[in-house]
Amino acid sequence: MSVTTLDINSIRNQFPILHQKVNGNPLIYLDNAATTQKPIRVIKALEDYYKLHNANIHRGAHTLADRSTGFFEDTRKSVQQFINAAEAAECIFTKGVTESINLVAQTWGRKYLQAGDEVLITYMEHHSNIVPWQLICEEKGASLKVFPIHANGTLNLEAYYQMLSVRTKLVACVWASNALGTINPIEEMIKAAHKVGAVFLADGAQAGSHLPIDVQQLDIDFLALSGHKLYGPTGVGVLYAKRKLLEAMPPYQGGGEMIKEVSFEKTTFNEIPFKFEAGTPNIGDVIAFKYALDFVNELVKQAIMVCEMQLLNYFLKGVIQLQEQFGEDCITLYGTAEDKVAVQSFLLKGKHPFDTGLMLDARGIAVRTGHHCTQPLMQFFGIEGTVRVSFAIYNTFEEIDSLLEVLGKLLKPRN
Ligand code: C6P
Repeated sequence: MSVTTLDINSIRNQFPILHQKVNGNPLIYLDNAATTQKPIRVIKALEDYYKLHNANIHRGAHTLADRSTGFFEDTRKSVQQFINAAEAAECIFTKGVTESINLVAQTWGRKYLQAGDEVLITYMEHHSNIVPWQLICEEKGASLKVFPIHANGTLNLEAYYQMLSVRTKLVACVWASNALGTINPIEEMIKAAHKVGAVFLADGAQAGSHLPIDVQQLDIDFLALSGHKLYGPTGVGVLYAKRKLLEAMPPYQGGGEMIKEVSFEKTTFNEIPFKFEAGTPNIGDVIAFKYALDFVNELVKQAIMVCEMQLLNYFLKGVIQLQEQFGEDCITLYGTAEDKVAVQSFLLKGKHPFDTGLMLDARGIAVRTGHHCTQPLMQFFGIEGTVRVSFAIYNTFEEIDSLLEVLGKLLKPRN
């Protein structure tokens, strides 16, 4: 049995890593929110780059340098199309979402935040959308405000609207929660933020591979993406920002490539995007990232989402069956919003999440356990952590059957 609309077997065949045994069992990889696996075309692009094209970019006057520069800039154009940015220059390459958010905090934040200003975030943020704001708010005497969530893992939007004010200079919000799966209604949140004159940053780490993205239609100010959660290599991320914001922001790091002219007296800076890309970038991985975007585009994101939701719903049906068998409280779900990506956190009654993770690993099933870099969210639920399964396009119903079987064994009372 396989999910409908896409040929999952042919998709699986593009992922060499999936065809191995772990602890004597076929690998079942359900930790896709941490990082997705990479299709062969991405791996091959990386290999080809080092075998055939390797050269530094934007500098050399030789053929390999020209070629590498062209490939690197091709990826930027692909990113532009992927998120429908008005221009490729609005797409800055970073190491990932973490660096993208730090870039905004350290440049935009350092320039614009003042004592008395507020940065507004949510209770369900990843640490990388909390700590950079804490650091810059402390430095500038601004306040970090947090608006609450409901027990089902949705945002308390009434509280959001109440807390927004002329003091709010920036709203930073996760688009899809990595711990709960909740898809946040950023379109209406952006409109409300703009009404009070605030800019809006969306953490798109978990949105990138699932949700259609149109930064112009959303009128988003900043969007952070990680390539490795989008079937691409690690070490590549994107910061999208509107041109007028990027032009007004000071540089992030000083060095080669980000300058126009340097003298000991004064340095002038390069145009965007180069102003924010000091030094030799992660050329090979950026080039290979284009192939990951091609992979997603070919499958079509909406079809990916349909398949992934079938997997989530199949898992949730299995959970209900376990509850019928072992009692409703045998498994507690965290994150039960209607609008979700295919991520589910849970706890088995009486079982520490690490132990559940270890038992699953013994059967070759990879899940994430712990606080998922969302400690304040875990505190909200009064727990230390959860077990989290997160599905991707190459997962199957049979894999979920195996997962449910192990969960059932763990729940079975011992005599
Ligand atoms: N979440 C997870 O297992 P980086 O590490 O920079 O690529 O992404 C950080 C990040 C930021 N925001 C969200 C919503 C995220 O999910 C992540 C990464 C992984 O959930 C690793 S902690």
